[in-house]
Amino acid sequence: MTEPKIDSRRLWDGHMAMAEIGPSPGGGTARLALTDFDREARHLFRRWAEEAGCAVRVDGIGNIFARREGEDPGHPPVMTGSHLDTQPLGGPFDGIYGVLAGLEVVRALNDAGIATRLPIEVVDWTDEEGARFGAGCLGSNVFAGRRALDNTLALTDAHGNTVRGELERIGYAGPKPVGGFPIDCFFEIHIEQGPILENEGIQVGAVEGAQASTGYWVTVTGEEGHAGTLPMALRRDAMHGSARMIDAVVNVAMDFDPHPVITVGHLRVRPNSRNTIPGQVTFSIDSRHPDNDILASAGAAMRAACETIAEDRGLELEIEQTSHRDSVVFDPGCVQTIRDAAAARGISCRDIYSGAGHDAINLSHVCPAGMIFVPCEKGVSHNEAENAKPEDLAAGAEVLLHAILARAGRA
Ligand code: HGY
Ligand code: MN
Ligand code: MN
Repeated sequence: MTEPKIDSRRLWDGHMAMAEIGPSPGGGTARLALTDFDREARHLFRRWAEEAGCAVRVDGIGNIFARREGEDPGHPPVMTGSHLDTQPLGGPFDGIYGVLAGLEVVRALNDAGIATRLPIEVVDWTDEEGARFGAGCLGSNVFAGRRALDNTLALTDAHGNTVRGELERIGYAGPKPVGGFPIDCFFEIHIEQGPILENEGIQVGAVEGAQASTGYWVTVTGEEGHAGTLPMALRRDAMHGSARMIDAVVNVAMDFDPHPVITVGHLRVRPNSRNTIPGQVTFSIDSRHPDNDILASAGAAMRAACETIAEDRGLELEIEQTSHRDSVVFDPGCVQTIRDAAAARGISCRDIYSGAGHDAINLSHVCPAGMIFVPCEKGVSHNEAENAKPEDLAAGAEVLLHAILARAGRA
């Protein structure tokens, strides 16, 4: 029996082919969820999966499942996967690596003529980044029962397009029910999106858990007015009020130790005209911390800071919590399987913790789940300069291959 082997060149070339779909101006990737570019990437993944002998199905939120049958088709599958959508100025590896490494595992097993006892499924989860419809991990959230399908399909982008409408438009409003079937376990492989592995010269991270995260929309309402004629004392300037609130919100991080991470990344201004005093501003807040209670306290402090400023400036304030997930601890059995797979292949490995959110966090609520990290250049991600080394991608995929084999078993 031949040993299965990851084909590093094939894995790398797959990333380069995917990166050509939705290039961004600065040499990165701009493939927002459910756009025409996402449709093209989905088609490519589907074609490659079918060429590798997988049966492909799509569920009602557009998640794509590529299934390699096992000798025991009735047994819940060993699942792996991530996402093909990117940030507006993203890179070629965030998410894509988790889908293509899963596909490479299937290809390596095919090449070696290895059948597994359990089925294997490789998944592209819909809209992990949340950069278009205002909330992340849509596909895996609905799949894991953490978001309702209907209200998720009703989410809209800045132009009023709904998730439902866009899934239908690109042809990925699938017929299959979302979730509700057993999974043996789920592995997600991902670039670290931080500097630890690269700084320590370690090729693989066995991810023990991920921090909690809460997202908000803050809407500040004042009154439009003429920029040239309305005296300062009479203004109810939503932009100035928001600017003070954003400064206060981000500085809440300094009040807790260790600091939560707090980001205001998205701003909508009405009417967004140079010489009209803004009447309404909506801004996002992304806040995260390993401790659920500290994150909740930070949320209360941010709310209080905004209320004080709104009161002082005579502004109306609305704060909507758009997402929340508690911190998670991944399945110790899955984490150990990853450590063992690395050790058996002589691949350097250390335990690590995830600051970023991932679909595996949602899957951890419905099955044993684990994550594998590999280094990325200078830890840079959510940036067009995102980069990784072929040898690290291949080493990670080797660990994924043997973790999956350990769980799926040889027939
Ligand atoms: O935001 C996140 O943590 C993920 O990278 N989308
Ligand atoms: Mn990602
Ligand atoms: Mn990301």
